[in-house]
Amino acid sequence: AGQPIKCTAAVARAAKKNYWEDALVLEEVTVAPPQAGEVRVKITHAALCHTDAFTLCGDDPEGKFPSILGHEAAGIVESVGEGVTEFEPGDHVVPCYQAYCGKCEFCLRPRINLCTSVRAFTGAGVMKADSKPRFTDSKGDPIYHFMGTSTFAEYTVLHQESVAKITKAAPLEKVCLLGCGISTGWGAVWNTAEFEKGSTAAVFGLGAVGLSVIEGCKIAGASRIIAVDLLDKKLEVAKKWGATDFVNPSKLDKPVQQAIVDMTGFGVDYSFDCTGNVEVMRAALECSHRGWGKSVVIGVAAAGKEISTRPFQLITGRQWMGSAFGGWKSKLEVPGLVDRYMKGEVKIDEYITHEMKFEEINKALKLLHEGDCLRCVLAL
Ligand code: NAD
Ligand code: DAO
Ligand code: ZN
Repeated sequence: AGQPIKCTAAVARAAKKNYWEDALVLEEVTVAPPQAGEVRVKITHAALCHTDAFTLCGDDPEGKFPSILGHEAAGIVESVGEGVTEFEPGDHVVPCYQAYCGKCEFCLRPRINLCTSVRAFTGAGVMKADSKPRFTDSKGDPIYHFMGTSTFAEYTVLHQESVAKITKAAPLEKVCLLGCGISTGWGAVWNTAEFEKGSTAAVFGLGAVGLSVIEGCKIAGASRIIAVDLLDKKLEVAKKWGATDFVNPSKLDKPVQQAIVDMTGFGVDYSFDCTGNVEVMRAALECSHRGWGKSVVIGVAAAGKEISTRPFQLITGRQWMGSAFGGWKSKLEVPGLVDRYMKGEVKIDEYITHEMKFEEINKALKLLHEGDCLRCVLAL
């Protein structure tokens, strides 16, 4: 503790539209010691998520460069700053882009996350203690943080509000996924939608998020789960996860919402957008049940996009809702998700389609772009 650490990081020097073409630069960076209220973590495993690509390609209006991306990871505490009492070196942790302070009005309200304690700083890519980043490059110039996590680095510094301590028995190479995608899907079903046993669902987009929504619906006792994707090859995986029906909108002679209403009578009790496409969000709302259907937006739309529907859809009882990180109070609840995985109640391993060395991160971004990858985990 107390000393800067030199290590390797994958630096996003600038936005690059073709993010899959060697956009990240592996560089030696210096990671300053944690200041008051901060924790320095040795990242052992980092996965890639579309939000990293979204920022890297320049679509994220909050994106700041140069920066160190990455927000779905796990690691071990290396040292802690002044006043930090909840963590000590050697603790196993999952960094959480969605912070939890336990004191703000968001943290105090049940089932709501969106903590505001460090949000302004994480959005600006700096740490709260001095409004500066802890990373510098070989010239001594600053490199900004991303989502308060910056996990594409061998060491990172986190606000203590953005760290969840987990059991040392859990395999870090698996539970790193709980930092984003699959926690999001489960939480959207259990926290946001408050899914009731015996209900029906439609899930649009069958990446890791959509599949974890299917898994969440199945665990919640769904009677029917209609999986929707443009790729026929997703059919098999959707069935494996628990979907009962598969619809490919590109093979239909009518709008997908109409097809789902026709299949179900009055629509599904719950629908979920896991694509980020605003037309899909509309279809998801419109295939939800007249009178009580709930439609949850999970996908992140490109900057400037807007959703629309006829207000009649809402007058007739459908509810349009959404959540970030599945509504989980990260620091408080991620440890419990890890425990559920350890008890075999939820799956994680099956979402990991690729494993690589950290040095191959650009290859992993290419895989993400090509679409055959649910999750790729990098070992640091
Ligand atoms: P992914 O790219 O792996 O999966 C998306 C799937 O949607 C693909 O299978 C694709 O074929 C399918 N798809 C695309 N267009 C479609 C269409 N018109 N109709 C039906 N299917 C279509 O992505 P992912 O990692 O699973 O993430 C899904 C979305 O969730 C992304 O937008 C991501 O940014 C977002 N996300 C949100 C949160 C949150 O907290 N709200 C957290 C994590 C991820
Ligand atoms: O403003 O406090 C806030 C929350 C903003 C973060 C919302 C993130 C939504 C989804 C991110 C995608 C995956 C990391
Ligand atoms: Zn808070």
